[in-house]
Amino acid sequence: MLVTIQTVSVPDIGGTEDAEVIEVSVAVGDVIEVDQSIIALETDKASMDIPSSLAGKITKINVSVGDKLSEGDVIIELEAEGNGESANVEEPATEAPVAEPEQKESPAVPEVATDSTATQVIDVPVPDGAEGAEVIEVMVAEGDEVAEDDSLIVLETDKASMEVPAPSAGKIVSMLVKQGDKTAEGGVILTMEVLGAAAPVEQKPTPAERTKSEPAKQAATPPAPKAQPEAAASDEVVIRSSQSKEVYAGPAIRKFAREMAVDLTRVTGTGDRGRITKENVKAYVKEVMSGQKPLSTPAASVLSSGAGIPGIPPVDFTQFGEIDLVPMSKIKKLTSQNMTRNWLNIPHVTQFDDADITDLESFRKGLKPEAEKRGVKLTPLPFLLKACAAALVAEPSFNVSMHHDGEHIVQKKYVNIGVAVDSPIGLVVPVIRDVDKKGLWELAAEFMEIVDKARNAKLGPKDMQGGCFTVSSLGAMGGQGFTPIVNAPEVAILGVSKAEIKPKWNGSEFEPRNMLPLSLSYDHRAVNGGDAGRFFTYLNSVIADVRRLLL
Ligand code: CAO
Repeated sequence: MLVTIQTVSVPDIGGTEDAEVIEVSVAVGDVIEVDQSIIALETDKASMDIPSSLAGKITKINVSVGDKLSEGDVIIELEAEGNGESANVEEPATEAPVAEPEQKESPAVPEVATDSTATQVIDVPVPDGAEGAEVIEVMVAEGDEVAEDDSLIVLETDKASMEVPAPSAGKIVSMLVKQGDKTAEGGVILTMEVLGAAAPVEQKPTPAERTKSEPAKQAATPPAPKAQPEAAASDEVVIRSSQSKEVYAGPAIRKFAREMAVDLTRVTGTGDRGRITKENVKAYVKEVMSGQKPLSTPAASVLSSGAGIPGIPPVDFTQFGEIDLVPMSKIKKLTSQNMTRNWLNIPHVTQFDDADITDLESFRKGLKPEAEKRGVKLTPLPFLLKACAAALVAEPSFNVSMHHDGEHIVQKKYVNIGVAVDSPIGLVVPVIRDVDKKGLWELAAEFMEIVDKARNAKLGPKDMQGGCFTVSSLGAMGGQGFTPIVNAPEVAILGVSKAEIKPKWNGSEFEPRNMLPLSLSYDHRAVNGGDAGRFFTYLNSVIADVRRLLL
């Protein structure tokens, strides 16, 4: 079998000239399959993946992002396997579904007046192949004057979104579709009054028209290529779904945003299903220019919008009174991003219980003289860490992380526990390693050391990595309970509130007991309620009787 160098060129993209390369999806040396996407092209009306017509190893890439390409331009060269009789055979990239020129009959549109002042009402039909698409945006209204190529509506299928442009300048007479409608074969989108005859229609046949020899209709057809519905394009190009990108916006909006240097991930879409409209981009620019919105940082974008949720509108607080604008520390900004990310990504469940620490506290107090001698401060926290480690060993279903492939759970065989520390620079979570293997004194000393490091901003990134579980204690500060946010990729966190003496029924009478309010939040994707119940019960039993740690 000979290996020949062949080329893949831009296929028929509906006659569009100068489509911009917005993505190169392959690299020299890649071995690609037939139909594998190699680049993405974008016009002002559509973006589309260009698949390779050949399989083989890429030896050269002739284009880069930003280049403007037309049909026939060479995209890549590759060593293609086959019976190649000669090297450097240039192959047409893809079979364009355009019929032979002979088949291209001019639609026999009846002669119409050429008087440039005469007007005529024409139909703008559903583009070929777009039958069954949903109307997701209507950009014009009856009475609107439009220029040729102005977008009229946006259609969307499950694979692509496409804008239908005006076939010529004119005035919208009647809108025959509304947002949410499904288009029908042979359907009409709107009627419009145009100057002169429908002559431009014949001068600009669509690719779809060129494949068919349909009887002439007295109807305008959107000029090529605008957006090729995937049905018509399946042999040559697959139109990129706008949802496959991070933002939900059509090609024209993306182009407009690029011209305005706007990062669309920072714009909140108010269109159907959060789609970004031109008005949204303009409003964003206005807000930035007027200082209402700071030029967004990633942190700000997380704050203003997440998971397609409408952002919180900016407020000019000065209208209510005097304010100071205090810059956030780096840690605070990171915490804000992480909390938002964890809150939005993790389905949280929080369970509450009171642990009886009466005996633990008398044991701890009894150890105080020895603690002083050792130079350590023995608060309830090292005991809680030890109890959590024992619970993680006894109930390993809590010592896991979700694997990023979404198909596995990572079961950990080590027990590292993070402790939330309220430091002057913000909330930090240093991690104590192998808590299950350490004695109480060792833990107390290490805990003091990391808290000291945290409060003096001396923690390095490594000190805060590798946790399996977190303990967040507001016990010294007060409060009866709170719902802590899971610290991903961990799947659970224990919130500790202020212990109080409470009456507890011992079977024959109420007894004053020192009760510690605990709240256990967990990621319900990884942990189910039964596991949580067992974990919590075990944890409380160990806290209530620390002798159980010896078992
Ligand atoms: N109930 C009652 N008293 C408590 C208690 C509790 N749950 N926890 C601690 N105390 C007592 C301690 O025993 C100590 O008293 P003594 O000196 O008489 O023994 C006193 O409160 C002060 O404790 P401490 O604050 O020095 O130490 P700690 O081990 O309890 O906590 C630390 C250390 C670093 C966890 C804590 O200072 C801290 O920063 N917590 C903030 C956590 C946070 O911000 N979490 C985020 C919340 S949202 O997830």
